[in-house]
Amino acid sequence: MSATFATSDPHGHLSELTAALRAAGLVGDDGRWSGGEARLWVLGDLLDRGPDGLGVIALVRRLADEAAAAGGGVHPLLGNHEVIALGKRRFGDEEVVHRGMVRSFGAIWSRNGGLETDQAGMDEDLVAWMAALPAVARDGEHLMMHSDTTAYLDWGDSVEEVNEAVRATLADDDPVAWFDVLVRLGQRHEYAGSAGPLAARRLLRTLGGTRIVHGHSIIGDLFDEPVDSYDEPRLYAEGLALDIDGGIYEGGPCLVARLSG
Ligand SMILES: [Mn+2]
Repeated sequence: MSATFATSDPHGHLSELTAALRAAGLVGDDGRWSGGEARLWVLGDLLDRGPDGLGVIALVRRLADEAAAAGGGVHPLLGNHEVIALGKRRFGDEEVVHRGMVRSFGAIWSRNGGLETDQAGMDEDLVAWMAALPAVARDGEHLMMHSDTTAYLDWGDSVEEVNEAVRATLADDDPVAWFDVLVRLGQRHEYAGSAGPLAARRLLRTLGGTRIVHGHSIIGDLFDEPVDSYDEPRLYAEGLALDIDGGIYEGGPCLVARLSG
């Protein structure tokens, strides 16, 4: 069986991501895919906060082509920062009443590390690519997603239903529906604590798989530890959830988890 890997939340840190993929044997010294038939999942938040979000996206897209040609695969998922960047581009500073609050994508983008350079380089082709990213995916027994929340279930009872609902919203022009996507993907920490295993089990029972793999919540934040005190993904929630977000933009490691093979 070919190996399965996952990484998450590179947040514009192109050189750190490249180095981590090289260390995992997925990228060669020439910068090209060297993982053969391996699969790599990239669990969202490719841009914002770090210097070169567009560079990260370009790397992921190129590696996806190279991996596919080699019989492997590179599969990015949608994170909340993709929705913020897309929303900023589509709606700008337009104010919208959402769940009784006045919100704008522009303000959220500004407060959450949005970069003008990333926005400036988002052409139609890139926007279409980002807006079509799946929110969740199954790979064998692993259920892949960006955020550690059960809010995915608000969109449907299967991986296909969830992805289709998110994709349909992002293909449309209703800012209130867009904010629903953003709020759901912004939720976190729902698999932690005493109720965590129950929440994780509910998600797995509905969408399939036996273990959730997620990013979005930095291991150090989730477990109240310094980001320089760990160098591996964290299995928790009675083994039902694996957090792979090392917290690269806070000085933590860029983790590449080997999930199987
Ligand atoms: Mn996130």
